[in-house]
Amino acid sequence: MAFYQPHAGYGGGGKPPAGYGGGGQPPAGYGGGGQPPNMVSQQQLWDIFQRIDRDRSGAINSTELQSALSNGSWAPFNPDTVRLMMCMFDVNQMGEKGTIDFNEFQQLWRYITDWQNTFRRYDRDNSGSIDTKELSVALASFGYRLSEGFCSLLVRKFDRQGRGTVLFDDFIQACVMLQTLTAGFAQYDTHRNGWMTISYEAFLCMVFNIAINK
Ligand SMILES: [Ca+2]
Ligand SMILES: [Ca+2]
Repeated sequence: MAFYQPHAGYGGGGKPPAGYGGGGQPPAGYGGGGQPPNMVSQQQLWDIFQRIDRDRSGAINSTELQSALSNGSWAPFNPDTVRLMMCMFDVNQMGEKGTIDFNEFQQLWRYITDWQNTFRRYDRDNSGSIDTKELSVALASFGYRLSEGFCSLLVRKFDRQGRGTVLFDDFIQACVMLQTLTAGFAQYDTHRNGWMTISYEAFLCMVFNIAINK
């Protein structure tokens, strides 16, 4: 299932992609193609939650989450990606600001698992990272119509290791940013033809909104 019906580069479904800003729904179409997501019991999930909640506060903060997440390298998990996920899943806004309780954690777990399955599926050569070609295939299958040149730009932007590839955390970041920008564009693309006419100030509003919501 695509994020958008492909049309002129991004399609005109007009709906924001599932999985972003929707209170923790996993991305549509992810994890559904092949094997089921890593199924864990409620008890196992609770054990995991308790291990991550190092200070036993009953909630996970961004520091605890960051040290629990791994992108398969020694590099720390992208703090922007951690922040992004905290924003998405801290829905009840209760307790300490920006913390994830067990209910929210279950949604977050599912989201990360879905992304892991997606990442593995498109990491064709099992290198543990996504190169331009793999990204291009992944984005095409999500319903985006983007040139290889653009995919290569995206890799350069999100390649924190300087190896010409993106790791798991940066892959999530890149895909979510692409979804957000696409949704922003779609708001102004009233004819759904892949073009928008926008005033200077509306453009600034759009960019600042996206930058601030990041
Ligand atoms: Ca805690
Ligand atoms: Ca790869």
